[in-house]
Amino acid sequence: SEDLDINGSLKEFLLQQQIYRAAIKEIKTKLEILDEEFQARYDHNPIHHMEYRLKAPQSIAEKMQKKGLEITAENIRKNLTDIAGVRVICNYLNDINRIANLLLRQDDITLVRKNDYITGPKKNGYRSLHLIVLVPIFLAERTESVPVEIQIRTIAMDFWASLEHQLKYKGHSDMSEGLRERLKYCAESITRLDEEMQMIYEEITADDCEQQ
Ligand code: 0O2
Repeated sequence: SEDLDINGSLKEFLLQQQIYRAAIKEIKTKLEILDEEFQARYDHNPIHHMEYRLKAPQSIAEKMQKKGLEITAENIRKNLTDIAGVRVICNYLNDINRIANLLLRQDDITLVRKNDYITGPKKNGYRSLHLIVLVPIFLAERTESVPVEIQIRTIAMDFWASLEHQLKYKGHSDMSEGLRERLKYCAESITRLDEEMQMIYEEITADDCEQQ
């Protein structure tokens, strides 16, 4: 009956959600292990903090519609690679590639796509390193390769992206050219801050080495 079918779909949906949550856990643990090793080895934490999210059903539906695809479990699985999302906020600029490379070197991680909006920022000034990776999830009866979107950025980049995201939704109409220019100017100032903080960090830690 239709009732049973709804129960069946719901069950399938919940199982799938659980698999995406498992993928987030795997990535989270891998990154924590790398961060802790850096702390122990070099007395430095590359990661400031992490955030995680499962894409909400409403956003999944909107994205499928935008792509002009029928909303079926299979279509979602094949076409959306950002259902599981991990955001890694790093302390310094150099920590970003360091973390990305150490993660991508791991045998069970497959890189699907890399968008480097740091060497090539978006037109509005947005900067971050985006990776889509596949991570294997070992289930009772099979192993599933699950996509996870990882956004890696500095505290400063995160500050800009969070406020810009809020402002986009606050504005009821399109943002004026003037406002867009000013936001972009903020993004450029933040780039300079990140570079300067990196240099200060390097000079201070170089002094440490000389004193030892
Ligand atoms: P949410 O709510 O964060 O999930 P696609 O993902 O297919 O739509 P694309 O170009 O392949 O598009 O993805 P992209 O641009 O690599 O990454 C999309 C995600 O990056 C967004 O998720 C945002 O989280 C973030 N992002 C990208 N551009 C900007 C930007 O200009 N400003 C801010 N604040 N964030 C950005 P979603 O799906 O839009 O939403």
